[in-house]
Amino acid sequence: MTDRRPLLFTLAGIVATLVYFGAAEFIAGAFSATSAPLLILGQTIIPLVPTAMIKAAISIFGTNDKLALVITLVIVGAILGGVIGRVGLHRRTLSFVLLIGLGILPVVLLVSTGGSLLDAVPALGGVVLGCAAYVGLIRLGDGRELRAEDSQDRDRSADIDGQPDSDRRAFFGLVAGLSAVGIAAIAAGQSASILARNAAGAVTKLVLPRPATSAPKIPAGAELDIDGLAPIMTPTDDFYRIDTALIPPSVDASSWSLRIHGMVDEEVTITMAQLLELPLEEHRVSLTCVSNEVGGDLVGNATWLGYPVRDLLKRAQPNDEADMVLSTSDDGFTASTPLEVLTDDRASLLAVGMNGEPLPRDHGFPARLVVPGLYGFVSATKWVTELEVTRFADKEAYWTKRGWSTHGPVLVASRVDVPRAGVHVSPNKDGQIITAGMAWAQHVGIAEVRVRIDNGDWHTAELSEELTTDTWRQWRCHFDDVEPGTHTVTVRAVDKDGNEQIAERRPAIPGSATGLHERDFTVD
Ligand SMILES: Nc1nc2c(c(=O)[nH]1)N[C@H]1C(S)=C(S)[C@@H](COP(=O)(O)O)O[C@H]1N2
Ligand SMILES: [Mo]
Repeated sequence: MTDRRPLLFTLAGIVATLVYFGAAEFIAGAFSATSAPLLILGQTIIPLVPTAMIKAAISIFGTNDKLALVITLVIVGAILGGVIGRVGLHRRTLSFVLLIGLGILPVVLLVSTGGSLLDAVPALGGVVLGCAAYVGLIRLGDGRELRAEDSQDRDRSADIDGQPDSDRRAFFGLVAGLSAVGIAAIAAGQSASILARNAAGAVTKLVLPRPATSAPKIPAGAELDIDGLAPIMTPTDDFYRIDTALIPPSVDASSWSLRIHGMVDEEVTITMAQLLELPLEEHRVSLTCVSNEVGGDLVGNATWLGYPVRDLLKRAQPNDEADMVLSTSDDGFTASTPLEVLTDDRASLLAVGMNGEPLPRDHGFPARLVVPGLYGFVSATKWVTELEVTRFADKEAYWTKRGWSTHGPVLVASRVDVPRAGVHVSPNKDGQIITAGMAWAQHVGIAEVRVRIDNGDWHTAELSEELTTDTWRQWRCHFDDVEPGTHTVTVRAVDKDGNEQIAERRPAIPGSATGLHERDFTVD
């Protein structure tokens, strides 16, 4: 008869891990959400993961990348738990040392980075309950083994097949029950932390003043109104989110301040109350992520309300040798922005509002930077608390340390939204196939968009009316007499400086992916 005990001990270890994570999430919910082991582990791991892997995860999971991380952690933890559980078959003491050691690892990580002892409670509670589950299960699964301490003797410790059916049923029942409770507690803990952060966002809601300068009304011609085409203004809920925070920092607006220091004549600190009293300006600016793939959706357009960074810097009086501003967020992220981009006449803002509302927590509440013409990683610091006037030669920002460029000017780009990939389309009543999409070259502006089907001639697309050179534009192009069958549509934009979109396929690192976006579709 096969020995089932290795399986039983492995299962007991897996269940112990699920109970551990679940209990800890549950207790963390009652104390402080920041001390859940999954959160601590996630936040410890993110900065260590190679950039290429993070970017791959973002491209696979999109904005679910953090959920994917949590699930991966649970799975890896369960596998480890299984291995340790199996070790306990012959080396009981070692298995407990490993279970307890790994279980309190998050506490060690947290306390070493300055957490309080109260933060240790969730993990410790998890360890106690996880070990209890492990002991209970192996006792049930193999009662005699437990009595025969560290026994290697197969004869004395019969496997579960030698036991009554009721014990076996009880064992597997307990395995299933505890796993279900553990997983449910993990899920509940994750959703509780989401609820908690939404609630926190509501409590600290800011009342924004009326803009001193409003953005002009959106002209009718700015929207081409084609089914499937991205709207010219991106609704806040659909706006892409990219940052390194597992849970976005919760910053209290009333205690927030921004400090401008470094190579300046006059150090300046501004509080939220002071900021809201300044004449705030509204500007429409499209934001893009450098890791956006060709044709990707890490780009959006919003109306931002804020105070010009140029005017804040004027108060501080940067020294002549300075050439960069290192902005730091509440969570330690940094971005390096060329000083001249923050002092020229463009609409670089210390923003507090997005689309008529205070910034949502995900997008930097209570204040962030928005800089037209640069990728977000070198300019758009959310939860910003510090501007250090410095030099590129002296300081390096978060992503630059990880292999990305120092300066990040946006490259002219475009994508096809219509037709959607792989769809079947029929010509409209005029016998035409309609193609449409978006094009952007922030702060330079889009001059022209060219579109072609297969290897045909390039057609010049019709463009939506430009809001400002800082925002993207929609384009639309129709084709007559497209033969039935499968075709490829390709788009290429040209900016107002005459730069053609780079056709060569290049990966995102160090300074944005290049290549022309193509879509395949079938004409019926
Ligand atoms: N604090 C902080 N700010 C940040 C980041 C970050 O990781 N942390 N990511 C930057 C990057 S890479 C981009 S593309 C933009 C995205 O802004 P959004 O999430 O509001 O779309 O935020 C920037 N600001
Ligand atoms: Mo980004």
